[in-house]
Amino acid sequence: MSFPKDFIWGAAAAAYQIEGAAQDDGKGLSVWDMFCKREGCVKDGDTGDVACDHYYRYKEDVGIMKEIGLKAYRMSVSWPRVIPDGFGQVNEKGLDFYDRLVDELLRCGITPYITLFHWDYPYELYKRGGWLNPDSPKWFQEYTKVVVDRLSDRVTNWMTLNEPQCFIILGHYDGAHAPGLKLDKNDLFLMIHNSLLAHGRSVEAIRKYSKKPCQIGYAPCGIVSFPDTDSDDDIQAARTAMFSCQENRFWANTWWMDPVYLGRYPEDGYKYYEKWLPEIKQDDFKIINQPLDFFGCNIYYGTRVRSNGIGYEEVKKETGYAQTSIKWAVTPEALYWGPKFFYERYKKPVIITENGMSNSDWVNIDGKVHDPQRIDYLHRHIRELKKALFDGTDIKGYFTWSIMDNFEWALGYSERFGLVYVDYTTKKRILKDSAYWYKDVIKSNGEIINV
Ligand code: GCO
Repeated sequence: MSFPKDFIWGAAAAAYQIEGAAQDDGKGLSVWDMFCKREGCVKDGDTGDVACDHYYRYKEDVGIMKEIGLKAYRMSVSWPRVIPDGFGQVNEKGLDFYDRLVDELLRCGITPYITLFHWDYPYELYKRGGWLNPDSPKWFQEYTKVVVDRLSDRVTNWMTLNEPQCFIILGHYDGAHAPGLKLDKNDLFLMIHNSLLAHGRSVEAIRKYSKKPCQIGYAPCGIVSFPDTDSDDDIQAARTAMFSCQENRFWANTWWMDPVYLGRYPEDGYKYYEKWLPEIKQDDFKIINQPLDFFGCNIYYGTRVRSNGIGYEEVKKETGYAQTSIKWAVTPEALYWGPKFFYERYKKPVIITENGMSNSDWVNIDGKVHDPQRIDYLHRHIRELKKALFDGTDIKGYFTWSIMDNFEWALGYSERFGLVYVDYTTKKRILKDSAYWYKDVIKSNGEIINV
């Protein structure tokens, strides 16, 4: 059994994590450029100044994608590279880079999927209050227009925000990511609301200015719960867990997804968060709830839950459970139940916009990079996805994170998620065993994955 004929087999990366050239060709500063300079913020003092040097080596990298046989590549555009101050003056040289990259991808038969914002927020806008500023949705809309004007004669697949939960909560509430703020909850909920409005405004701009019919999605974190057993009670418990808000945790799928797909915040969220909510204007949900073509989400792992008679409870992990180098549990079931539950609730074709693992890879004595754990991880996850597909979940595509090792945010270069190994000193790329394995998966259109 293979996947549907037009299944999108892809890999992903993001601008700040791979491009480098942080100060070149007129690029403006982002909050990540600033955060990396602050002592103690990023492991080992690493920065994205050079990263994988993809800005200068993009042709080699696209060549590697072609060698792997990728059908699609999910990339992001750096907002301050294109508009150094975040609004106003456009940096043509920055746009030229994305022009060249898109052309090279298309020349190699790889479909670009563009994420408009993957965390590298313009520092100049941050100084104006960033996501707190009531103009922030408009700034994002104007930036969207600039990118769409330039690329939409060739690019037809768009995503607005990547993991807003992370850049808002980790960046502005926990302080673990750029810009490193610990704001209070009123500010947090105002930022969430503005980022949702920004998503909506961006979709409006893509629809309005795209030169070709296009597909638009959103790429939040998919926080997955999966049932301990196949009993109806456990399945219902997992479903409830996935779509409930919690009092002191703000990552709930529904808070970030219901407005976008259903045009409202979830009722149970009001119960907990009402006291911190900003003024919500009458038309806000109309702006946020734009028609979308697919349901994108990033899923790396899930939580096992079961029914406890009155609701759900988390099942304690067994001693010595499987985990990746970054210490995330290995739970392939997340790729069966996650897409299934999301499809049930939001009724849009699903695209897994990220899934993958960090492994302690190094160049082996034979000069190759053997990463059997990653092959096993991908195999198990794609197998679950295939099961979900054949059980009736509409799944359009799968992007593994990442095409190459890269700057893992506050963890710097210490975590390797790539199909391709990067030697950060010489910038040499080596295809890992998993890259060759994924090539075979793509070549067989998933037929070699037995369910
Ligand atoms: C994301 C992150 C990626 C990370 C990856 C591994 O979208 O989650 O933006 O950039 O590198 O998820 O943590």
